[in-house]
Amino acid sequence: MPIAITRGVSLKLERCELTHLDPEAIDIARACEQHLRYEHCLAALGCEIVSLPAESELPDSVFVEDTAVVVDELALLTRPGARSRRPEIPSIAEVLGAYRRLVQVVPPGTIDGGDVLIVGRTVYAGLSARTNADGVAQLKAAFEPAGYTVTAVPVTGCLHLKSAVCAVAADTLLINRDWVDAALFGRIKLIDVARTEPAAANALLVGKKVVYPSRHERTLERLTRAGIETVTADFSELAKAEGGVTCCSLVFEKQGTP
Ligand code: CIR
Repeated sequence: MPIAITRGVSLKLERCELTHLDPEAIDIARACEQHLRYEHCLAALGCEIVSLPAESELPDSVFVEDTAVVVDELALLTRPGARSRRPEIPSIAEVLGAYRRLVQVVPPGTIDGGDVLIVGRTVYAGLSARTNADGVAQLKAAFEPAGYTVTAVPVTGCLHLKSAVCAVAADTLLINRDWVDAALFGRIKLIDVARTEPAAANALLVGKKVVYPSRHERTLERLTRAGIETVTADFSELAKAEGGVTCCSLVFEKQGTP
């Protein structure tokens, strides 16, 4: 049974970091409700939810994906590119330490979990406004001895690599080619987002099903036509904080005894 680590929504979510979006009013009660439904989706897909209490003083702390990269062999604790997000790490380290050997990214490296896409034993690391070359070098040093190949991928026009491309099946990626070079993914099958839905590539694969935002209707149709089974979630409020469905959880296989 996979574990999904989540964290409640901070009441200060509106003070979040924003890079590509203009600030908008966020309905916090609705954001909390949407987050709860998201946790229910993950539970329905077979995850054991480890739900951490909200960190009220850390506006972006609901986006736990950015704090760590977890594989069977280890968990890399990140050093987020946004300074305001670095205090999110210690509480995640405490939880993850029960499941995995921990490796911590150190200065001058920066890396956000949203920039790391894992397909089998290949790790694609986005070079973005949040993740730098030193961060990717540290990711490589931690993951290559465990049998992974790490490839750096430049990202432009969006926040993270996983804003531009995500796995929707073991052999299929959902992609916005305007934000990342599709040629870098070799012969993996690709599904393009609908032209009118540039932000639609963020999708969370759990087992063989995909948690997907209901608002990207055209891309959703494409996924369905391609035989991808989806569970949809309304993410309207968290999306105003530039968050997507991958951002709100750390999903990994349970091993060891917490
Ligand atoms: C940030 O800018 O850091 C947050 N407002 C959004 C983070 C979203 N995380 C993700 O895509 N992995």
